[in-house]
Amino acid sequence: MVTKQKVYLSLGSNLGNRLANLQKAIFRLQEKAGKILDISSVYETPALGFEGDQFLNIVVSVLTPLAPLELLGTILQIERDLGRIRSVDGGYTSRTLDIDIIYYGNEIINNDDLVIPHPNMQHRKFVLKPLSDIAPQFYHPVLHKDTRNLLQECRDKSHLTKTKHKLFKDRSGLFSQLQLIAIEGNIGAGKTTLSKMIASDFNAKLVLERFADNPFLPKFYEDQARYAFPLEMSFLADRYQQFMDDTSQFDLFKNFMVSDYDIFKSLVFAKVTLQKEEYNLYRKVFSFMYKEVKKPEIYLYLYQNTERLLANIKKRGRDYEQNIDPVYLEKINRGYLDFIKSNPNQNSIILDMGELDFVNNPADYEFILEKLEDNILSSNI
Ligand code: PH2
Ligand code: MG
Ligand code: MG
Repeated sequence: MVTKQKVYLSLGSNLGNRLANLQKAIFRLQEKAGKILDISSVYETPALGFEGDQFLNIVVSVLTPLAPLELLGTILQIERDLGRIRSVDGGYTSRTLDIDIIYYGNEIINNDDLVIPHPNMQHRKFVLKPLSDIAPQFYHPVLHKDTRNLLQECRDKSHLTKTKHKLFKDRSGLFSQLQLIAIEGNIGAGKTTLSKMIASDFNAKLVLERFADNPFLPKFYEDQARYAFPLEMSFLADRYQQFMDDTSQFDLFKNFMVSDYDIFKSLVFAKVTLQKEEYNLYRKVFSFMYKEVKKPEIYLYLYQNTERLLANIKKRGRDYEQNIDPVYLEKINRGYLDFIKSNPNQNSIILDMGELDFVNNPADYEFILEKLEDNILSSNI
């Protein structure tokens, strides 16, 4: 059996997107150092001991299987990964991220590379205040005082502000802030596959477009001009009904919803396939319906080049899709991009799928999840 220790870490950032830096650090710790047990409130604190911008500081507790020096190595790596550049002379400078080990269980460690408990903690309100949120009675093994006592006796007179920011132990928690992510893209871009993976990994309700039995679709691919209007109308009617059914009731046991389509795709396709007068009529009906539907907080567009789209379409082998004209795919893609450009208020991410293979390559999947994470962290949802 591996023995695990409960450790307390102090985290601070006063450079870049401070809250995002702290949140990413927590995710990395959870991945590399052990289970995150508690997270303090987030405090804004003046730089202590040097001239610099205000910090955000927190304390977290982690249950770690790592030995003290391994933990130190992991922490230094996380600091570097998140953009920390250390000054050559070792003096204090502004930093994207600093992580210090405050306590490692009750152990007392004194060597050249590592001193635990942290030798300055009792002089720092930016450590003691957040620490008192999650471990008010933790007993300092050298000073023989608990956190509350240390805080009372601390001579640091810095003015700390408790903020309303919320931090999460893992990505699931962060993503749960959302109600709906829509994953969009051209035919064969991988929308459904990605939606399924995200839904299953983050306990989200999966909202899939169901259209296999649209009677107009095979006819449309044979004779576009004749069947475009009834096809687009029936898509719109079906989508509207399905989307309302699937997204208006909230599933208490799920964290959020992920859909492999957005109602707006109806208009994108209609604009490509309909003649001008038909499209104008269609748009009137569309706008009544669009007002009623739930809008996603994140609209993720999977961009894929036509060559790979055609390869994907071939691979999945739906009969009626096999003769799709590459020019048609290009037009649809342009329609989506025009839509995204003309709706700057919508929070869109355009992801160039290029050579990404998120099904077979975990690093590629991780890359996509990180895009979502960055988007949430920089948009204050
Ligand atoms: N860290 C320092 C020095 N000064 N001041 C604040 N407010 N917060 C910190 O995290 C901090 C500091 C050395 O690591
Ligand atoms: Mg420090
Ligand atoms: Mg440090």
